[in-house]
Amino acid sequence: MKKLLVTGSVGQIGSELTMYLRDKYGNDNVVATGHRTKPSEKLKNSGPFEFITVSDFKEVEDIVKKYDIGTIYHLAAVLSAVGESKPQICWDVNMNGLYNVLEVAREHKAAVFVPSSIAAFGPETPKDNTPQDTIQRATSMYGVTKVAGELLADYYYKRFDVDTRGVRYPGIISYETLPGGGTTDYAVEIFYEAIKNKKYTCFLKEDTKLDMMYMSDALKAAVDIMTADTSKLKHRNAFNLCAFNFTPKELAEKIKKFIPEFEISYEVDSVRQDIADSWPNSMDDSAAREEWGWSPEFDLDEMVKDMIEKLTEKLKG
Ligand code: AKB
Repeated sequence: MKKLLVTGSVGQIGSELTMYLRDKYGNDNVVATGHRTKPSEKLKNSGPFEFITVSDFKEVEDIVKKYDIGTIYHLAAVLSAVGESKPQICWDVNMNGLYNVLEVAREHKAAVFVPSSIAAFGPETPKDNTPQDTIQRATSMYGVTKVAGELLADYYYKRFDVDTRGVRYPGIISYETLPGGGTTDYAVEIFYEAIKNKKYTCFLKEDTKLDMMYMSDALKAAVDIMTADTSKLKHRNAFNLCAFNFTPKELAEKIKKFIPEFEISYEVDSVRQDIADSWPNSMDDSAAREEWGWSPEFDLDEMVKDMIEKLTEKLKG
């Protein structure tokens, strides 16, 4: 089989996606790449690992040629909060990185998974039950790169027949690797602090509602869309995905059921609050359900229970 490449494999989603793909397709068939940050022993020792800079065309092309790559899961990106403090770097990594990946895919006939995000929407987008096809006037640099990335990926499909497919991820909750520099990061940090210190100071207001998803569903979605029957796909980039949504206050209430002493307080960070306020409360994911059978396994209660169990175990060791 042609091999798979994961960019951004040291990040929150990439680190788990690499192991998920290695379990499914064999360790040697999944090449993990990262940029500077040291990979975990598990990631490094379970299969090929290389350092690359995605905004360098030659480095991307060399890896694709060296390993005869057939599918690229392109996870390397600068997230929303860091994107606001370093907009130029965010553009360079997110746009030039994606452009290079698509160009290499065009030349070497590879398929590409292009993750988008709730950040591809903006303040004028309908907030509730956000339609699949609607207004996308994103106001953060990260969001601008996500809208442009969706369009670019569609362009490569229509113009060059590159098999690009993508989803709009909500905030992803996981216990393996911490997220870095996003607006939804609070929804992971809160679990670490609840277990370790029984208190958490949240940087978003208590009533900020956002879509979220548990990591195992995010991984399944990536593979399901890349293996979906292409004749059934009316959309390609990018499908709304929804599992559950909550506010910080609602999540804290759920955590209190397991850790009754837990207390949440608020110190709002205006940059991240503005970003969150520009995103939808809940997306309509019926296109994903109809076109490739998307259906999340974890609801909010199941996610909270599993997170607390797994993270408590992890933090003991
Ligand atoms: C972020 O908060 O920047 C990301 C996202 C929703 O895309 N987690």
